[in-house]
Amino acid sequence: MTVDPDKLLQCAIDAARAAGNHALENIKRRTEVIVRTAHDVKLQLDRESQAKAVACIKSRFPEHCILGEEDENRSMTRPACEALWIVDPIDGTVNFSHGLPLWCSSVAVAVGNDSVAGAVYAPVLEKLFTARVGAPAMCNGSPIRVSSVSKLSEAIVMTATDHNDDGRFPPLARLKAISSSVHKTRVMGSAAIDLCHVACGAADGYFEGRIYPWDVAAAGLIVEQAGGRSEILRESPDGVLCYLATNGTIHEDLRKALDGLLP
Ligand code: LIP
Repeated sequence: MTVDPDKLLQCAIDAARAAGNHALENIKRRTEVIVRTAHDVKLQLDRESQAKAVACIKSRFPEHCILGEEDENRSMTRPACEALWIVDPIDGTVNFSHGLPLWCSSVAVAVGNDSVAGAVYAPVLEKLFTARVGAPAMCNGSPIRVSSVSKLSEAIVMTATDHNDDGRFPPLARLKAISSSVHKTRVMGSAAIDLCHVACGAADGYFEGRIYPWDVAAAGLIVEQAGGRSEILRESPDGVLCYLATNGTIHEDLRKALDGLLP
């Protein structure tokens, strides 16, 4: 990779800010829906905010490839580019559309299969989480670190009640398995913010059975650079991930608590 990692990180920050600020400035339009499904929603502002992030990336790295949650003809096959930018313009879209504050913009850049820099910007929380390989993760410019909690019984674990239940691995059974092993579970509606909470030690673990690369590409790196561990437990052919991230210390125990309940 020939590009300076600090330049990649700065572009990730600027692209995440461009997307997040566009959504925030237009928050009165948060109910402009393009598609509503039983448990999800696509907003006009998802598309517009992605366009802001993409314009920022293209102006600096026109030769790189971009994978965005809102791409019209999305392909999960990794293109043959020097670098792949992975964009989630609004992570926590349902929260955003209802006026809840937990949503963010996430931008990562990957070389091969690994993120090398990423930014998660939560405008209402006024938090910018950043990381690049070889340097500590930061929140608003100060280094952050995962917690030192070592017992599952003392841990807070962020998760989701994923709705695409294929019948074999019911999400509520997983929720029950996690809840009975840990101090508290939390379902807050933005995977990237959940992971950043693990990175800064406010939570100790995160698990989701069905999550997309754009939800975790930046924040997973932020967890790792904050001293934690992230792991793709399963990857389905359509690119959906079963994903675990922790402070590192509780990782094996949390994985064991999920034994027999993974897709
Ligand atoms: C959402 C997440 C949420 C998760 C959903 C979804 P979106 O992302 O961050 O926490 O449970 O599966 O992926 O669609 O708002 O970008």
